[in-house]
Parts: sequence; structure tokens; C-alpha cells
Amino acid sequence: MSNWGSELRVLAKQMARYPQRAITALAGAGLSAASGIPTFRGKEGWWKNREPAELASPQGFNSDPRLVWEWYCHRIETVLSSQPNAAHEALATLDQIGALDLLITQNVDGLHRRSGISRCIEIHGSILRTKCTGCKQIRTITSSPCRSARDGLPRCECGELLRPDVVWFGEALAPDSIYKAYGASQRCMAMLVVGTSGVVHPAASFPEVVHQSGNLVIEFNIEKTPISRYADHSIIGPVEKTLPKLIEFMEQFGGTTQL
Ligand code: BV8
Ligand code: ZN
Repeated sequence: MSNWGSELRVLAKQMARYPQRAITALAGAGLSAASGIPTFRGKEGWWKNREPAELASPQGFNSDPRLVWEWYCHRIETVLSSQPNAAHEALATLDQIGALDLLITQNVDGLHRRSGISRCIEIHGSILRTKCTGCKQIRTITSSPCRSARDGLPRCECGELLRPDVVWFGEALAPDSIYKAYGASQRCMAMLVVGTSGVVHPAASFPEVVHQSGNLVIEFNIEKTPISRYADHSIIGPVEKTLPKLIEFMEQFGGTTQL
């Protein structure tokens, strides 16, 4: 068994004894890597030759909306042609067997929704929705909005510019997202921190809330991160392999409860 296999088996046996809905997860871009969606800060990441604030910020959009839309439309095309992977499905199974309280995802690719998970909040929004900068109308998209834009700038019927329905740097997360995420972090017995570099706040503070409450933090990544220093376990390996293995062991030990 791989070096993380025996550790996962011990953790699965422990968590299989938890009451219902005792586990919360925090997901980052590493969870979608196996679906062919570049992460942000990796060597092939979206930010590879740009500053995040230049593209994913109100200032960046106001100063060059065409450049920002070009970047988002490229990402939207990538996401629309991708599929959820085994890690997304593992979290959906954790929900179906009654073990998951809440998935807090930083990802804006909509893949968790497509995996069938029900208990999920997209705290950074979704690039599969647009928001009008004028009338604020929110629309779900099924194709790249740049295709229908005459001058490369997608517009609303009201005439104003559309923007992606995501939380940009310098923008506040929705109060409801923050309330639900902190609540789940405070009450969970364990948090699975999956595929995140742990540099973006306030998301990076949720695992610390779990640690401060004396509960279990289990990190799943291919390398150590700033979160590792207060993780009880760092499972180093590709999450599309490690997370399904944990859930497989939990189901062998009877899962938390068969709903
Ligand atoms: C706010 C949407 C206040 C857009 C994104 C406190 C301290 C320091 C800074 C701040 C702070 N508080 C606020 C800030 C400023 C800022 C911030 O955090 N800056 C950081 C970068 C220094 N935060 C904000 O601005 C937030 N807003 O706090 O507002 C406020 C209050 C009132 C009024 C006004 C304002 C808003 C943050 C949200 C920004 N939006 N996305 C878009 O996507 O286009 S963030 C962006 O980064 C993505 O959402 C992404 O998900 C997120 C986090 O990145 P990761 O998911 O972790 O991805 P990354 O590439 O970094 O890492 C991938 C990981 O996966 C790696 O560790 C890699 O090893 C691993 N991996 C890769 N492959 C695999 C794998 N692991 C396992 N298996 C694999 N196969
Ligand atoms: Zn409008």
C-alpha cells in the first residue's frame, strides 16, 4: 500500500465512528487539476505571467475589460469542456452517505454542482454565471459570452457591461458565505482541506478555526502549504487518488451512517 494508504485507513476507521454530518471540506483549484483545469499558482497556472490583481479585480476590469473578458472566456471554454473527476465524486459520496456537513469551495468552475453534491457553497462565485454591472441581473451561461459579444465586451439587454459572477480580490465575500463557512468550521469534528495553496483569505483562515477548536485538520495536497503547520495530517499525493481511497475505506468501515 502507498505510504499514505495506511494513514488513510486509520483516519477512515476513526471518522467512520463520527455522528452524521460531522465532516466539512475546504476545496481549492488542485481538486480540479485532474479535470484539466489549470490551478492558479502552479507553473502552468492561470496567473503564470500575470498578477492576480491585474485580472481578477475591479480595478483590472475597469482599466481593461476586454483583456479581462478574454482571460475569463478562455477559462469558461476550458471549464465547459471539462468533467468532474474522482475527487469531486468522492466528496459527493461523502455527502450521500451522510458524513459531509458542508463543502466550502473556492473553485469557480462549477464542477462540484455537476458531481451531484448538494451541500456546497461557492464562496468565490462561479465563472458559469454573469452579473450585469448595471441592473445586477445574474444569468447562468452554457457557452462563452465572448462568442455573442460584438466588440469582445459581453453586454446585458440593458446595455451595460456584463462581468463574471465571481468575488474579485478586494471584493467582500457574500455575508451568507462567510456565516455558513465559519459556522461549519466551528462545529465540524474534522475538516478535509483539499488542493489549496492556503494563501487566499478569508478561506485560508477556516482550517485554523477548526484547529483552534481542537478538531481534526487533514490536508490533501501534492506538497506542503502554509496550512500544513496546523494540520494534524498532511496526505501528500494527488487528491484524485487519495480522497477516493479515504472514502472507500470509510465505506468499508460502515461510513458514518447509512441514510
Ligand atoms: C476580502 C475568484 C475584504 C476570481 C478568487 C488577509 C491576509 C492576507 C491577504 C488578505 C487578507 N484578507 C484579505 C486579503 C486580500 C485578498 C487575499 O487573500 N490576497 C492574498 C492572495 C494575499 N483577499 C481578498 O481580496 C478577498 N476579499 O478579503 O475582502 C473586504 C471586506 C469588506 C469590503 C471589501 C473587501 C477575496 C478573495 C477571493 C479572490 N477571488 N477567485 C477568479 O477565480 O477569477 S481567488 C482564487 O484563488 C481562486 O478562487 C482560487 O480558488 C483561490 C485560491 O487558490 P487555490 O484554490 O488555493 O489555487 P492555487 O493554484 O493557489 O493552489 C492550488 C493547490 O493545489 C496547490 O497547493 C497545489 O499544490 C495543489 N494541487 C495541484 N494539483 C493537485 C494539488 N493537490 C492535490 N492533488 C492535485 N492533483
Ligand atoms: Zn443589465
